[in-house]
Amino acid sequence: KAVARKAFAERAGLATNPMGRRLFEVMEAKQSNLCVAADVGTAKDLLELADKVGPEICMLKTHVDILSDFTPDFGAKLRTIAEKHSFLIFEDRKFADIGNTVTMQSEGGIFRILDWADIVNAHIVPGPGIVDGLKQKGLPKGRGLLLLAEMSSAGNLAYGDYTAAAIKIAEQHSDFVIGFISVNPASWSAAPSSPAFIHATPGVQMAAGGDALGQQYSTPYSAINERGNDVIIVGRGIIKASNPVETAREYRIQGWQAYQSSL
Ligand code: 5BU
Repeated sequence: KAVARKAFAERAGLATNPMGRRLFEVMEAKQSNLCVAADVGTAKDLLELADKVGPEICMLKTHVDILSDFTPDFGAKLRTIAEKHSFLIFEDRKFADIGNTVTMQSEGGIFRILDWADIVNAHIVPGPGIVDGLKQKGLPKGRGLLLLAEMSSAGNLAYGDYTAAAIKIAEQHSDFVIGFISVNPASWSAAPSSPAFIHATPGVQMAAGGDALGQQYSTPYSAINERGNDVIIVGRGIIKASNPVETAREYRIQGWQAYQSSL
């Protein structure tokens, strides 16, 4: 079942925040709806990987707290590479605290995420105050937020009313929320009212399956065409491949073809 959708170029014009618009524009310009999850253990490896796969991706997803050699110049170095290849930086921080605390967590500490990440994400478990908190510092800097509407892992609790609540909060904060982490938005009982929201999906590999710790995979075609996502997020499928650049190109082509076939 194909999910009919508007073209990314058209949705760029409908975006209610600058970061959402930019992501659509980058996707269209690079013909890429691929986000690489750069889950490597060092900043050195991450920056090398970013430079190599940069031409293939619309976005690079980081977990900055897994880098053993993190130094304060990491953000500036990554931003230089992101500008060179024109991709956005998404720190998969999954904020999950009260508004006041996430304000400090996003701005301060060792990592100073707000200084370098274009996009972060958040759980909605704490309620809409978490969005208010992240927005307070993020909006003035032109940043964007993805809300976790669903997760890819087996047995997770983000479904049904929870997913519906994420949509509602996003709609109330459409000046800052650019979209969702989603798995099967085609199955949602109520779709977001605006086509400007982006659906980015983790748990993608060339073959469906999973790992030993609950991750569940679907294919690029299924994730985009059948399940109605916009962006595929791929980690080990690319970074553990013998040739990550060549493999990233294959994922980009498959993701883009699946998108085109859903128009
Ligand atoms: P993988 O190697 O392709 O399985 O990596 C998936 C990445 O996406 C990894 O960085 C996870 O932290 C991230 N992820 C996920 O897998 N599932 C989710 O629901 C969310 C994030 Br949110």
